[in-house]
Amino acid sequence: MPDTEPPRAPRLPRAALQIGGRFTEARDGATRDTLDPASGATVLTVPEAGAADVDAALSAARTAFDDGPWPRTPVQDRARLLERVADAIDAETEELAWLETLDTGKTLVESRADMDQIAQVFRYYAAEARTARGDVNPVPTDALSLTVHEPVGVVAMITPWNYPLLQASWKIAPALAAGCTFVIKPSELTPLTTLRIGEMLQEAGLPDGVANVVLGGGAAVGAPLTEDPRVDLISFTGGIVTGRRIARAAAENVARVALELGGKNPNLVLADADLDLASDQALNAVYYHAGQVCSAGSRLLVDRSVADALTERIVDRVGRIRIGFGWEEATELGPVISPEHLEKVQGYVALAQEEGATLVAGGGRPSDPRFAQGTFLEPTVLTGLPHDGRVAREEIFGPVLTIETFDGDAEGIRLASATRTGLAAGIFSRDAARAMRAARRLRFGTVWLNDFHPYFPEAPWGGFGESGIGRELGRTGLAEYQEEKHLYWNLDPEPVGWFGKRDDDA
Ligand code: TXE
Repeated sequence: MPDTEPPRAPRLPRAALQIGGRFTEARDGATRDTLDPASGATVLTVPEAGAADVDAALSAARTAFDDGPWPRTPVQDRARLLERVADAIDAETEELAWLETLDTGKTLVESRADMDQIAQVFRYYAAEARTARGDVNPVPTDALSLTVHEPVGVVAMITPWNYPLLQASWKIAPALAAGCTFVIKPSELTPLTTLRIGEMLQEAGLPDGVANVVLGGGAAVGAPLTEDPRVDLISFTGGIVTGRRIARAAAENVARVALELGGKNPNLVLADADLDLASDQALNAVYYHAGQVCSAGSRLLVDRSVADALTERIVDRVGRIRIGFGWEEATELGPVISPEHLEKVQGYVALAQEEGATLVAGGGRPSDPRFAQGTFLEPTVLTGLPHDGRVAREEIFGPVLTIETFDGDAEGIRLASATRTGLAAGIFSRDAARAMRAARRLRFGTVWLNDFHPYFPEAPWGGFGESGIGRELGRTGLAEYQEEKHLYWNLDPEPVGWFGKRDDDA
């Protein structure tokens, strides 16, 4: 066996659309190959949905919501189902991690961590469902005024290729906890684990039509999902260009919309930072999943007084990063998702140099012939990036770290804030109060102090400004899938007699 092939094949999901509880081919028989980005090899050929399949999936979700048992199933039973799914994910972690690694190229270590998080998300929303409460409102008359929560309805979920099952779980678990039904479309580049979770939901006893999976491209399959008046909520994670389109489509039907569109995430190293910690986390911030993370800390902002010392530590470690196939246990950096994406990332490396930055590490494709068929890029570092260029403002989404310097905390905060996509930021300082002062000034959905990347099912995730609308995870992540309803019951009703008075009425 050539050493570019994985030593074992994971159990593959059924190559089928899931519509109304049935697993089917596309009506017109169309298919698409899903590729391993590390080798370019086909992992599975899957059906490619057309308009008729999307229509059938939406009908199934609508009927399951309007007439099916799920929205009226007691929360305790919904919670039990989510727990069964979490147990099934735990039991199948290794298979799921392999699938995710073959589809995305990410390392097995990262895929295993994703699977652990995904099981936790299902458990967390099972617990939220059990404990969530409405309100009794203090109204001035003798009445009962109640706020109750009801499922928002049919949800169209559209997910990206960087965290296929993780992003799906952030939507599926709260949607099911709330009592919604859904149609999910994973990225056409990474359908495998979404296919499997569809099967697992059915195996766990979810009624037919509650979970529907359609596959295909953005224009042919994604867009019709977002334009259909049968959809009550569109939940999208992906790029900002698509996000804008989806917001426009949602406006037409006044559908609810939740958007997670990534960010340009600064990582600020103040003059008093622990440089061993800050350099270690700077690598973690940008090279996790080859930089293809919505919260990637690709923009390192360093106080000038420590910039040389920090850069030296970073470049030394970058030179030792092990590129490889995701399924090799020693691999630290896998490929990027596709040839088109590789070209885009390399374009930013070239642009940064045109803007005046200096390439101090990486920048090219690895020379080892084993990697010739894959979309690998060396871990790259650029210093001296100007603050006002495109590269300082735009999301690169690849293994590329840019370093800018500043003089004093106030300038660092000002530079870090110069973005409309405030998803996440990091601050490194030994002085907790100094770091917290800076953190309160930054307009980002998450600010990490002396760390980068941790997220938890219990804490909200989302961004300020153009980074998106709404929050996933946490309590707000459940509220996205609920409508609030006011129930009012007059306990001492008397006629008010405002209309149609007789002449002799007082
Ligand atoms: O995303 P798209 P792309 C960023 C990252 C990346 C850029 C573009 O900077 O370089 O976005 O990536 C579906 N109607 N992020 O082009 O196209 C598509 O099929 C409905 C950040 O790959 O937004 C896929 O399922 N759906 C991000 C999903 O949208 C449409 C993660 C995302 O793909 C559609 C990924 C349409 N008209 C990229 N067009 C993050 N927030 O983490 C496409 N899609």
